[in-house]
Amino acid sequence: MVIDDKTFSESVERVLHADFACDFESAGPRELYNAVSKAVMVQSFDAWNAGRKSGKKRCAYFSAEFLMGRSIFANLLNLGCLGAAKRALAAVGRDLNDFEEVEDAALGNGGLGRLAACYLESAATMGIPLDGYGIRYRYGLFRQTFVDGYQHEEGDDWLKWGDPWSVRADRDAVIVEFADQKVKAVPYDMPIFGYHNDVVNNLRLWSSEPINEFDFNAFNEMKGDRTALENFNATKICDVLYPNDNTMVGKILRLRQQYFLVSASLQDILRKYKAQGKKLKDLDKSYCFQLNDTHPVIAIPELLRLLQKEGMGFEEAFAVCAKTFNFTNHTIMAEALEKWDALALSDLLPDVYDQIVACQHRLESEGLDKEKYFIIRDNVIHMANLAIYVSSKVNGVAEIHTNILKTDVFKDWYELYPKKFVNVTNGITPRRWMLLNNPEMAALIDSRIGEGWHTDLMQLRGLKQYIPEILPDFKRIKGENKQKLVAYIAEHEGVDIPPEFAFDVQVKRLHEYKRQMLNALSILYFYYGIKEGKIKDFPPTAFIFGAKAAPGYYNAKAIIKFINEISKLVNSDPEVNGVMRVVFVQNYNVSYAEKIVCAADISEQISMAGMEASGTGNMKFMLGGTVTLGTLDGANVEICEEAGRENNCIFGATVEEVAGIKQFYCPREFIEQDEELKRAVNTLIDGTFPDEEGMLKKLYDSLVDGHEPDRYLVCFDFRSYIRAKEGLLRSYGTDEFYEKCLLNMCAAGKFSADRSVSDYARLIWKIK
Ligand code: 26W
Repeated sequence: MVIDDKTFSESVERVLHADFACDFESAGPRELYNAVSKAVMVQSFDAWNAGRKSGKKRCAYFSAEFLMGRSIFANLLNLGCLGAAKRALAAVGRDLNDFEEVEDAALGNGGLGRLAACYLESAATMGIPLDGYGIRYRYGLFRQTFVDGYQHEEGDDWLKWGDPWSVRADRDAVIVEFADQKVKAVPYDMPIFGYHNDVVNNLRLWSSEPINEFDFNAFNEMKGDRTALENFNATKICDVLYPNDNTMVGKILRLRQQYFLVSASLQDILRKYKAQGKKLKDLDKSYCFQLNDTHPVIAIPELLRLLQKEGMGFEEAFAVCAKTFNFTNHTIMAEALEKWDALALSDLLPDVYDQIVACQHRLESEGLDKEKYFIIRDNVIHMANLAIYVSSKVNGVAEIHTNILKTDVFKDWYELYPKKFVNVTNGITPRRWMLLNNPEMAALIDSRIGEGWHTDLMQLRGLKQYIPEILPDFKRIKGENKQKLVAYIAEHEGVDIPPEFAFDVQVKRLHEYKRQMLNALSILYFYYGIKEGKIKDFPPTAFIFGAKAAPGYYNAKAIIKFINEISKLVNSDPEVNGVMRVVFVQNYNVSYAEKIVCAADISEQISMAGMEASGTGNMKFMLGGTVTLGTLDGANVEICEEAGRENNCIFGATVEEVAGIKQFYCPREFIEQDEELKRAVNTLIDGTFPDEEGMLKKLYDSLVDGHEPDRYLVCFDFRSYIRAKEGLLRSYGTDEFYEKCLLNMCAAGKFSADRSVSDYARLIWKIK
């Protein structure tokens, strides 16, 4: 679907008239935003409807998170009317960039949620019938600010500008029942536009509402309190996204959210399926369900329950589930594998609990080793085990991660079901992460190899032969992107960064295993080295951080405070600030990422080996033409395979080495024997920084004390990190450095989400 300028303007104007009683001249930015969006919705209705009615087998992607970011620019791009929109607004003296004020839809925490968003876009672009099912949180991931260097959280009112990209579908509302509560689930549908191909898939987000409309009679009889309470309890389910990334908190409200999502989705799907007159036992011919981590795994007992309610026997229902469900694992951290207290779950969802028990009995009846194979043990329900037992396929998200699942985390299950386990390496959509956020670079690529790479990223290989001739343009475009980021950071963070500095970037959720701490200590090492004259001619570098810490994650918040203090120290010191700047940007989100990724020179991917399942930021930076400074972890391994290890900068202990090191590891010894490391670590306790709350002291303790000091080998990897980092920084600005950037860009083809979703479709969903 390509909309010409005239049609576009006219339809925007019609919406302005109908919805806001204004015209182009009198409309404010909000009205314009809504009108432009709605005009596009009107034009694309036919294609959206066609998708819904196609009758092809579809995959339903069940996910507690969809980190969509801003829709307007991406949708206009995919529909081929970004230009038309720009011109229509310019004609009346307006600017499309006014919509930069629109809030991100941050209905996700980090990697897993953003992956879901990339997959929806890529599936639509590849013509794969994939629909998302999630929760329409009223408030997404909190908005982060820093006050005196400490993280503060505020509610995220993502609907402030309205929600023109969703359509409420009351006709599809269903009832979801808990032991103590019945609520109405109302779906809001968002179209997912393929890139220039007329395909529109669907993202259905459920909102919870009270079943009974406000009851005036009860209110008049002074029973208003009860009504209000029912209202409150119903809407509460979808109030807010849990901001924990990688740690499980056994909160009943979270379980309510999960069940609400899957019960509504499955009821909806079954109702439509039955209406077509098809037999429930053939469900797998029309549908499969992808479980995005353990969060929606309660869908399995729910489908068992629903099928038996329709008259099926347990075994038959189990067979249907075994053919329709697949499970993706996104993390090996034990604290993130979901477990529920059996009593709590049976109180809330007695019938669902019975199905879980039935699964446990079925597993027991297979006569396997009970120590290895269980779903319920000691009154705890292990959701990952349930998922593996029933699912048809189980996948990890990068080669190294899938191998760890097979040989370690789910070793026993792998021995039992070797064919269930497959790898699908993550990917990112090149539309948002190149065409949209880096249009000049995209145009440069187009000028040499045409536009085929937009939907076939492997074609970037063809750019390799042009590297010498495009190098000057690459430098110029990167420089312009850096200028823009500098201006944005100056305005929003009040920190000045000279654009000619090397931009060394670490943006991702804050977690100890990701080792922002290692980066921080290296900055202190450079700082004191420069001050004391030990480090000469330090290559001018801006160290850029962005990360949110889970509100209850003490150490993560302490690391933010630490880095903010380092930033203050460095930036205000005239002896070093000519060659070093440090900034921690506030409220890092998808839209911020779009600006940062295309402006970075060095991408920090420095997790302790074995901990980062894949990473996807690493892929975005690679595509943006950046050298990775990283460990052999997650998809970094495959990035090196594709781009050549010599074109990236790898350091640190490998997965194979980590276990051995940990047996005898004593971080205190490392610190004692290394004056410079000691100096950097001691800033946590020696008064260099104010620490009224003792936060930094606790960080220090976690490095040297306790049951497992320095769990993530920060001190162990310190020296090899410093060596690698200093070498890389010193090469910044040379032709050799930029060649590496370009070689990475040319080798990023594998990491297109188009490839990932095609792998899923072929290996797992068996569609198309
Ligand atoms: C139950 C609490 C909880 C919350 C979030 C547990 C687990 C999670 C996620 C699985 C964390 C997550 O986002 N994992 C990331 O998934 C990305 C997409 O596959 C990977 O690229 C990252 O390496 C992985 O950390």
